[in-house]
Amino acid sequence: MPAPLEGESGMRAIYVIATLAAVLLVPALARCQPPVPGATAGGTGEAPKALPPGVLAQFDLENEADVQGWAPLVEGTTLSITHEPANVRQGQGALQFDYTPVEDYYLFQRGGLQVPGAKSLSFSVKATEKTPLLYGLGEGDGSAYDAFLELPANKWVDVQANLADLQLRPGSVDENNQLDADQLATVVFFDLCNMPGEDGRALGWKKGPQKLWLDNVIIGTQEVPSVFRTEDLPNGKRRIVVADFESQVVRGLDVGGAVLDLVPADRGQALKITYRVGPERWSGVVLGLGSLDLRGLEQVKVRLKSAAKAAVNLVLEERGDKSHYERLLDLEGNGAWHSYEVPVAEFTLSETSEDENGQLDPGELRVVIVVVDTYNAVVDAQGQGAVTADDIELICGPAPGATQERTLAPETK
Ligand SMILES: [Ca+2]
Ligand SMILES: [Ca+2]
Ligand SMILES: [Ca+2]
Ligand SMILES: [Ca+2]
Repeated sequence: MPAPLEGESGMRAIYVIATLAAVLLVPALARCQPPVPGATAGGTGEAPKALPPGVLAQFDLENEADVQGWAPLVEGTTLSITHEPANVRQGQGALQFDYTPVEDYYLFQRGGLQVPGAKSLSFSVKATEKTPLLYGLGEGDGSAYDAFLELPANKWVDVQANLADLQLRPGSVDENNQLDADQLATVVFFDLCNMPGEDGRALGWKKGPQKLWLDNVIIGTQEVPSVFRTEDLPNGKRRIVVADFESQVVRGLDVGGAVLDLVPADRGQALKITYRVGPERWSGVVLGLGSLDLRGLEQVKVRLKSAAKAAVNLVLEERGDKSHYERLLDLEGNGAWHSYEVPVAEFTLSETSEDENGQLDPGELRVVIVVVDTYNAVVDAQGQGAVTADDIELICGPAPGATQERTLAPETK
């Protein structure tokens, strides 16, 4: 890739984030072999406890021995069981991750899972400071699937995720490109702050001792509501709601120093992106697209409002080479909501990005990015400004080649 242009580093960083994570994580997984095979009922090393119906693995993290099998992957970081009531979500104990981040990859994992038939992952998590958190599952051969969210400071958050909503981590390979529950071996939690280089600059740095608590990790056979809502439209098309921001936390990551807040809006909640003029030009949010089938994508919709003139870049990122396609939207700054409907054909390859086939491949998209151009935005006396976003939707027609697949389908049965 070309060297980053002056001021473009924030943008570039967005698309190197996960690559480095994958590079580091795969060897990390290799050097941390599953230590307690089959200990799916809490890792005590004793005979597995009886599990409730629909539960394939459960970590209630109640006793000191329950830390067995959980492994921090960076030297100088530790895992233990805490009994401090405020830091326990349920029962008498929770897992405590202690780390004083410098520049590294701060993550921990539990191996030894055996969860064929798994459909969902749930857990409760809390951190001392605001944390961009990646969570996910890994197949035994290292293929990694994950999602991320913005964890607020010092507040328990209960997370439920469908395995179908997790996405193959860029840089991670899977021979069949799908998450196979019968091959899952590892669950991982990763504070994305303090990563080396561009990643650290994009996702932020923390200083001083940090703690992260985890409780009630459950892998089950029950599907939970998807974070993506798909509706069939009367014209035969599909509407996929990527984000309506009606959740407890932001299921995305802030980049370029943005502060993300869920705020009351005309339709429930919306996402307020507060940006600041600083070293990073592009400031905003990255939203994952899970394992959605986006072939046939025709249009990207978003509602935006801003009290001052602002330029917002709507970016689609392919997995693999992480080609960036973008469409700049000019906000009038009249404080009113405005709906933007951008045909896919209007997205152009970013100047700082390359694509091996020179075309936007909707089936390859992994994230949507909404970022404000802080170099060309109005700010207040404190150097701050804000843009509010809501209802990020994708409109898809029939996938190209779908008819052919349907014809072929009976032969495969
Ligand atoms: Ca517990
Ligand atoms: Ca697979
Ligand atoms: Ca909303
Ligand atoms: Ca492409």
